[in-house]
Amino acid sequence: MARILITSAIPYINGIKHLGNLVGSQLPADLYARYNRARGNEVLFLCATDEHGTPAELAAAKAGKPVADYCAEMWQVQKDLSDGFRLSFDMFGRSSSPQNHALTQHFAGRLADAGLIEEVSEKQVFSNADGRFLPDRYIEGTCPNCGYERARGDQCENCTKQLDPTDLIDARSAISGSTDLEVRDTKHLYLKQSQLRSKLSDWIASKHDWPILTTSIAKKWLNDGDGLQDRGITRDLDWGIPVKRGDEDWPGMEGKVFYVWFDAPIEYIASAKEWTDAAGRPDADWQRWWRTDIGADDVRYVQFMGKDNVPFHTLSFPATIMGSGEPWKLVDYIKSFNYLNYDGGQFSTSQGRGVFMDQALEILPSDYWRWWLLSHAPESSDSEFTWEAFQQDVNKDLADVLGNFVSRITKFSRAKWGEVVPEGGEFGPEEAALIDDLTARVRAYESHMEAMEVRKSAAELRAIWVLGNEYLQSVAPWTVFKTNPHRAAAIARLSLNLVRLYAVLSAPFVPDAAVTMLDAMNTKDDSWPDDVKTALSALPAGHAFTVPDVLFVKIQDEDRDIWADRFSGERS
Ligand code: B3M
Ligand code: ZN
Repeated sequence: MARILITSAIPYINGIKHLGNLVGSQLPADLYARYNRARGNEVLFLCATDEHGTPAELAAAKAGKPVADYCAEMWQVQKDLSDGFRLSFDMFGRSSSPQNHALTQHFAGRLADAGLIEEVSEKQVFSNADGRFLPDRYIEGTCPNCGYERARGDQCENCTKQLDPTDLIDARSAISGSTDLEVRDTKHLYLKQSQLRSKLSDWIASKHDWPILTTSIAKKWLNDGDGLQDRGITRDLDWGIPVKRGDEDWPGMEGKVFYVWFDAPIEYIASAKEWTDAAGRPDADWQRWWRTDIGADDVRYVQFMGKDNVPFHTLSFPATIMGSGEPWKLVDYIKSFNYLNYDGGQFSTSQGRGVFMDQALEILPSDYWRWWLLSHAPESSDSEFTWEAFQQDVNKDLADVLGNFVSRITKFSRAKWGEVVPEGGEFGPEEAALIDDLTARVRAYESHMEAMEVRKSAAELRAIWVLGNEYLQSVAPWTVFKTNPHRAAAIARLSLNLVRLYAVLSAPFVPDAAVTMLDAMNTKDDSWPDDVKTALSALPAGHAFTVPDVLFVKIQDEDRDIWADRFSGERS
């Protein structure tokens, strides 16, 4: 039995994620977690909300709430949505947890002890009215180049000129509009990542099996000259993890917090501690996943994320871990994703363009989304959601193929023999051929799932469903029954067993339908088909079953058009 640690990139707290975010990390991570559990491996699957930084503060201000309250509420919203999508996290933590405070401060202390932290003095714009330093993009003013009145402190959106906040004419705070700004000196901590360059580059060079998308991004930043620049890991904000050196105060750093990208990946570790703390279990129980000196040396650690997060996971976070000099587990495999586009453009959180997680669950059950998104995961390139494709694929794969098979065989059997698996008859060459074909496809499905080839896995599963339909179509038990009821009984017996087999194989993609199918087959036996032939005799003659409700209702043209219209523009 293998031990597999799985993390998904942790979603920002400031709003509900869209389906492009979902398919870029959490959903494929869940697929992999469910598959590994089904294969009997020991899995720890972690996620959390990413709660710090200016966007969280501003979203809270916009909502008129104290930032801590805002984050607590939004955590619950995101937690409910992840439950709605059946994301099977062992822990959905919070980067603002006390556990993450302690661990982040611990890492900073270790890095300082190792001589990897430097104090740097910088000049930054301070807003007297807001009582805070302003990040560049929260300063607005008139562009000295084109006269655009809403240029930001880092760049003019209108003429694209790169700016310094001090270049702006009539500079003002984007938060309050106040022009009472001054430039002040401020001190920050820098992590001397450049000192870890050769360690990092050896480590990345040793990862021969990583997806090209992952290594190409990592190598680009590593070799790009300024990719591995020393990096500021503190900010002048109120909300965040106070800068401390382990348990001790850090002179000169009073009132400052760690940068959100410093503490967010540490939450991967902290959420494991949140997990055992919540259950009142000892530290050893989470440390055996994270500390190579106490058990984690045989753990395989896999991370899932969108491509924009790759630099932080291939360089910054490993720099934190390596620099600590402590035996923390480093990632073994990084599965990264391109972007999912929406109907001829991009999903946009700011414009509310596309379908967001809450809206998706309002209109259809999660299995529909899981199946479509995973079977179109943007692996080798960006992919695109269109309502036409969604309707067509879901209706065909889920309703016409899987759903139809289950409904046809259960109804036929009930009509002829009642709700029990019929006895009598024998398997012939058709069944032998089916078992051979299924065996080959199940083995291929396993190897794609193990390789995290999400689209290929979906295609193989679809082909496995198709085999059942084709078999039923060609042996036609409804015709055979008239002349040879025993033979028809053998076909039905095998096909009812196939429903159970489909439930087991399909559960990582469509977990709710899998539960419905197992319930209908009146069994809790969800064992993996190590041998397909044996698996197809799990339900013996005489075993009771029921006909399930329709598994998947087809999407009608009318609904498709209403939804396409509803999600085309501004989120209401
Ligand atoms: N919250 C960005 C994102 O959700 C960021 C990921 C952090 S992973 C440690 O895409
Ligand atoms: Zn301009």
